[in-house]
Amino acid sequence: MANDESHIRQDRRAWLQASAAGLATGAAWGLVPTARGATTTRAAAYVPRPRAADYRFRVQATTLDPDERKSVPGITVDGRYPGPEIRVRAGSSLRVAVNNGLADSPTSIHWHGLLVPAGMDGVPDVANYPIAAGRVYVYEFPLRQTGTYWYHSHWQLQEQVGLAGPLIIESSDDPHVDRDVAVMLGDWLHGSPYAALDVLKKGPPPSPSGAPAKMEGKPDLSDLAYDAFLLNGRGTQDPWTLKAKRGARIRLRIINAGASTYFRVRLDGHPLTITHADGLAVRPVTVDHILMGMAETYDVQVTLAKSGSYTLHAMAQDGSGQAIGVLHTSDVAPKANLALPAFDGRELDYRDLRAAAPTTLPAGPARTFELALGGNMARYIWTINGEAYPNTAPLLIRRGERVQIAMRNDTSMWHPMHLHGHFFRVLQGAGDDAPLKHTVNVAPKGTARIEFIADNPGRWIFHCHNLYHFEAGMARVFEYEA
Ligand SMILES: [Cu+2]
Repeated sequence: MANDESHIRQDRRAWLQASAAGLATGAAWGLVPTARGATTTRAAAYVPRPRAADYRFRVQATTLDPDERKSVPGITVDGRYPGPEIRVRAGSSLRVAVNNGLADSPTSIHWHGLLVPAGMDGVPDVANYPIAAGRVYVYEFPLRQTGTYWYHSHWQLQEQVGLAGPLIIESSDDPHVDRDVAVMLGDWLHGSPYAALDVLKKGPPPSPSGAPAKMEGKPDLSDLAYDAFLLNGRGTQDPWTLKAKRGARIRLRIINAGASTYFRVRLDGHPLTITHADGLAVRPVTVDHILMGMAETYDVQVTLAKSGSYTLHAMAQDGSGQAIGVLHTSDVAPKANLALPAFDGRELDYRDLRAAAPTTLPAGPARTFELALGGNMARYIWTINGEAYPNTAPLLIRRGERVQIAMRNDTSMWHPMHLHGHFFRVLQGAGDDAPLKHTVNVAPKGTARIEFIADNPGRWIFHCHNLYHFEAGMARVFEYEA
C-alpha cells in the first residue's frame, strides 16, 4: 500500500509540473493517477520518453440544443460540443484514454492531421478495431509537429452529431500574440443524419429538415439543408464572443469541422493575415476572406487597432446561413452583425500559400496515381476511379517512395480530399516552397496534384472529408508493401 501511495504522489507531482509547463491545461479531465500511470512512473527510469499529457475522454450520448430551437440527440466527449480543447506543447507526447460510454454503438477517434503511428489513427477497419460499447482504448503517441488540428469520431456519422474538438500543439516559435483561441465551425441538423443519408440514397424529393437540397444544376454546393451553422458550438442567437484590449493581436485558429459545409470566412473591418495552413507555418499572406473546405484549418492573425465590435462571419458556401462570432475591444459591448457580408476583395488561393521553408522531397523512386473523383447522384454513390469504398483494392506504395497523385474531379461538387498520416505538397504552380497540407480542395470539374514521401508505414485512408461522400464510398486505402 505504501508503494501505491508513493506512486500516486509521484504522479500528482508530475501533474503539477506538467501543469506549470502548460502540458496539462484543461486539467479537469487531465492526468489520472491510475495503476497504469503508476506503472509508467515506475518504468520511467528505464524507458526514456517525454512525459505524456494525459486526457481522459468519456464518449456519451447527450441531448444538444446549440441553436436553442430544438433538442436533438448528440454524441459528445464529456457532454460538451465542441469537445474539450486539447492544448499541449511541442515535443511532448499525448495520451488520451477514450472510454466509450455509449450503450449500443462503437466509437473511434481520429487525430486529424497528426503524424501518428498507424495503430493510433482511429479509423475502423483500416488502422484500428472500433472501441466497443463500454470499453476503453488508450491512444498514445509522440507529437512530431506543432499547430492547429482537431479530433473527431471516424465511426459512421458521429462527427455530425457532436463528437469533435480542437487539438492545439503550441510551439516556442509561435508569434507573440495577446490572445490565442480556437474557432471551430460546424453544421447542424434538427433531424437524424442517418435518416438524411437514407433520403439521399433514395434520391429526391427535397423536403424539410435534413432532406437533400436539389441535386441537378451546375456546381452543387450542398447535399443537405442544414438547420444551423455553429461557431464554437453556438448558434447566431447567442454567439461566441472574445473581448480584448484595444490594439490586441489575436490569433484565430480556425477549424472547419463542418460535416459537409464549405465556409466563407471574413471579419468585419479587418483583413486576415494567414500564418498557418493545416497546422504548418506559411509565409504570412493577407487576404479579405477565405473559402475553407471541410477539415482544413487556417491560423489567422488580426489586430483590433480601433475600439469596436467586429463580427466574424462564416457563411455556408451555398449562402443558406452563417455562423458568427464577435470580437470586441474591452471598452465596447459586443454587438452581433447578423447581415450576410459581401465577399468582395481578395480571396485566398492555394497559389498564395508558400511554405516557410523549402518542402522539396528527398530523392527516391516515384510512384504515380491518377485518381478520378466520380459520383452517381441518382443512387448517391461516390467513387474514386469508379470504385466505392470499402469494395476497393488498396493503393500500394513502398517506404521511401515519392508518391505523386493527380486528381480529376468529374463531378459538380467540391471534394476536400484528406490523407491520413502524412503531409503532402500541394503543387499548384508552386516551386520549392509548395505548401504542405493534409487536405486539398478539388473544385467541381477541377484538378489537383499533390505529392508526399512515403515515410509512415501502415495502412492509411485517403478520403473526401464530406462526411456523406465518405460514407457513400469516396475513399481509398494507401497500403505500404512489405
Ligand atoms: Cu466529396
